[in-house]
Amino acid sequence: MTLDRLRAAARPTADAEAAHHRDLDHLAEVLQRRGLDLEDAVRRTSEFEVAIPSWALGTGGTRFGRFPGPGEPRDVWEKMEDVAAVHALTGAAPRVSLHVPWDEPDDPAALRRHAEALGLGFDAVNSNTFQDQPGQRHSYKFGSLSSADAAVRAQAVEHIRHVVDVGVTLGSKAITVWLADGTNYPGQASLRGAFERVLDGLRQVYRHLPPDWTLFTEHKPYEPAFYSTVVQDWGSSLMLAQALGERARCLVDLGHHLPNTNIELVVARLVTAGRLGGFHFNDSKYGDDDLTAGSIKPYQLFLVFNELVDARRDVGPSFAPAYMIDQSHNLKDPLEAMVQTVDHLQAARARAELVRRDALEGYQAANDVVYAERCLREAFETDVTALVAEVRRRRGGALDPVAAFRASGWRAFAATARAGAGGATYVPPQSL
Ligand code: PSV
Ligand code: MN
Repeated sequence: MTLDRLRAAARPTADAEAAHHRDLDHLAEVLQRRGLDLEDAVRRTSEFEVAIPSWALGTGGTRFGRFPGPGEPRDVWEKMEDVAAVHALTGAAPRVSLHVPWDEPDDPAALRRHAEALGLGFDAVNSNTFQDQPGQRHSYKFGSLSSADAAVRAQAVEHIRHVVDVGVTLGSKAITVWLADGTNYPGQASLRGAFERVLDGLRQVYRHLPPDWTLFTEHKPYEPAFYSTVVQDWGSSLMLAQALGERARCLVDLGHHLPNTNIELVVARLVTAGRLGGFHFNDSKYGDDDLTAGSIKPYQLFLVFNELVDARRDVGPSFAPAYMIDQSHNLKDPLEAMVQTVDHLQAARARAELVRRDALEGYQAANDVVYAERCLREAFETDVTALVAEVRRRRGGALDPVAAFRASGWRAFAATARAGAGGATYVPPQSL
């Protein structure tokens, strides 16, 4: 597959470029009136990059059905091409977050070379001890690292260590461990015992990490376990990180919170603890819905980025969480959805860069509730379309990456080039 057709579609017409510059000049003037510098905001927004999950490039599915479209990638090699496509259009997606075993390559070194030739690298790798794989000796039906059976626990540790080894060959520097472990009924397992067994297993994984690696634990309150989940909230995740050591961090998946949880507060707490490791961006109405980030609760996404930008300012350049997308699209073209998601994330970051932080601190010191809130809303309500387009333009991306994707005819081209496409990767845990 050629990326040239995308690059060609990304090049703006003279009229589009002229309109863009007029919009940009207008925004510069609006920002100047607020004492903000457009160029600063462009530069800081450009720092944002996000990894694309290998499992999100094919149509997902629910436990009721799956409706794949033509031209989806048939294997992990073609998935790299699709990530390269997202990066070509957005200039902000240069890494892949690989799932093992869903997208485990036969030859990780060859996959790394393939990715590098496409201008890509690898972010955190993801283990899977929530499904049984063909030929697997012991079942995870009653848990993995928390299992009452030592042989199951040992198998899970061995798998996660294997994922680290795969990641080392790929050039990753982190592993994300999400566990489905938990119970459906009171009494099914010892609540304390299960947690201690998970900690013990993660200690064995942690000892296996290369010195420059980080371990992310990802919490989730429920599903597939409905009575108790072992790593159910950020507090449990933090306990694990603190018990494991400096290179263990907490990963916040935006879909892994009970309704009405103040996620930006969770972010703030983990920043204070020095343990915010990474993100899985998505959006949700009910739970782990895997929807496009910012599609349902854009203000929440902005408030999360507001904390991140604030933390970056206070902590300095060492504050560098791993940003990843974790979505599974059933209705949208998966590639188009990824491009749209990166755009939403860049916009949220840009808005957060426009918060007049000194003014906000002043309003907070004076207990001026209305003006403090207005200060945030002023940034949130700013039309940052031109700003984000400019960030992309300077990185060789498209002014409007979704429109460029459509104009490129990529999907129709892929449908021919990838005859017999399957692309199945994501099996929702509930369907097991
Ligand atoms: C679990 O719901 C999760 O969010 C974890 O991040 C997994 O790695 C991902 O989905 C794919 O199952
Ligand atoms: Mn996740």
